[in-house]
Amino acid sequence: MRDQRLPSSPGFWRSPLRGPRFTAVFGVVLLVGITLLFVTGLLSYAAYNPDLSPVNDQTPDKGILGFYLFSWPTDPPWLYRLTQGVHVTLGLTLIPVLLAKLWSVVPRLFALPPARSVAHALERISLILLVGGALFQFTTGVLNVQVDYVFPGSFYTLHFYGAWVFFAAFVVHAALKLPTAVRNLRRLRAEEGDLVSPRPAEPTVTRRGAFGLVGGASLLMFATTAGRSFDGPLRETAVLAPRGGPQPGSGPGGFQINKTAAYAGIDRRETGDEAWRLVVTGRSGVVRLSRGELLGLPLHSAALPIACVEGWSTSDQWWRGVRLRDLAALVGHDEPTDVLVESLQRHGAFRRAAMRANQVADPRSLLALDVNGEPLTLDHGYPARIIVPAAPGVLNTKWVARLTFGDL
Ligand SMILES: Nc1nc2c(c(=O)[nH]1)N[C@H]1C(S)=C(S)[C@@H](COP(=O)(O)O)O[C@H]1N2
Ligand SMILES: [Mo]
Repeated sequence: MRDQRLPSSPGFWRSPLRGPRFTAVFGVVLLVGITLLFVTGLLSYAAYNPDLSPVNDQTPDKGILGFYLFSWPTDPPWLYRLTQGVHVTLGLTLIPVLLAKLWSVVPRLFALPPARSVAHALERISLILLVGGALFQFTTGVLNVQVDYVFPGSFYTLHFYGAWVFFAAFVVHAALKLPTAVRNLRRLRAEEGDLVSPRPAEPTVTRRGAFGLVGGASLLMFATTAGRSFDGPLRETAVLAPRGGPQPGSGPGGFQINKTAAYAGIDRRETGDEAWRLVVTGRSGVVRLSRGELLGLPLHSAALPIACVEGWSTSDQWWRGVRLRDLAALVGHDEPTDVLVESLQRHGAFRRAAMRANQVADPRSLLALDVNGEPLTLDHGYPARIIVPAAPGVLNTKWVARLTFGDL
């Protein structure tokens, strides 16, 4: 008999809740949930135009991991709002399930001998990648949603490579365990197996109660974050949404603000009519335009949302401005072409963005001058900002100073 004071002894673990069926329920929920997280995560990465130029994404050596990248469509305009809303809301909702699953199998972490066979050794090694990968992905995701970019290097790089490591281990684990999980779910009679404590303590909660607790916690996560995908009173329900910062207030500019002009270091004087000129460069040369001159070009309207990688989004706002494809034509590009957008902003990750030809070509893609019937507010990008249907918010550059058309 091993010393029961050591976690390597089965007798050390006394919760009567643990058992194969208990674990299998959480496992199957995670199988579905994490697969959906992986797919929506890859979509988000594709939406970011990472392969367009080293502007949007500086991740080196994507190599074959970039195999699936494609031109992100501009239809339906709420596409990124949906995929990224699902990614972030689902990720937060799964946290209690993930923790419960890890808790349910923790005795195995300490089990001795470390490996009974080569196959068992390989399985345990894959668990390091699985558990480590899960903790890494959920932690970096939550940090990015809650407190902005606090990472050494880039969130995109870490979360991207982390996703591949985690998902590879996840696939191996699911392939090895799914048959057992299904069998354990079907089994109706009393449980047996290494997860069942040989000397269970008195229960303080029933199994049903424990499922209720975890499910309730998930529901609470969902109910306190899902509102970030909407405006108005619904957003108020998102008490776990960190984007309380600058309250958007009411009026035409009364929708979510990501970075304020003050935060981005925008000097109001640089945005005034005297100082500001949009510099448009293309095949036929350079054109400089004041805001007044831009307002004199054909203006078009489009109702489009802003959808941030952090998971929040606004409902449709009415934008008015000059079509990007008209600006391209001004400098000699009648055929669709890529564009590099640069902001007045001097520092920070989002001061430049690259957009694809299909995004420039869409008639709803604008250099917006007004929103909801009024000139843009300074915080929403006055004197001019980009708005492109279905693009992640991060590509909708504010306080635009320069547009450079041509192949990127
Ligand atoms: N110059 C500049 N443009 C920017 C940003 C920024 O920090 N600087 N943030 C981007 C991000 S991440 C988002 S989600 C949208 C938000 O636009 P909003 O603040 O008008 O809602 O602006 C984008 N444009
Ligand atoms: Mo964003």
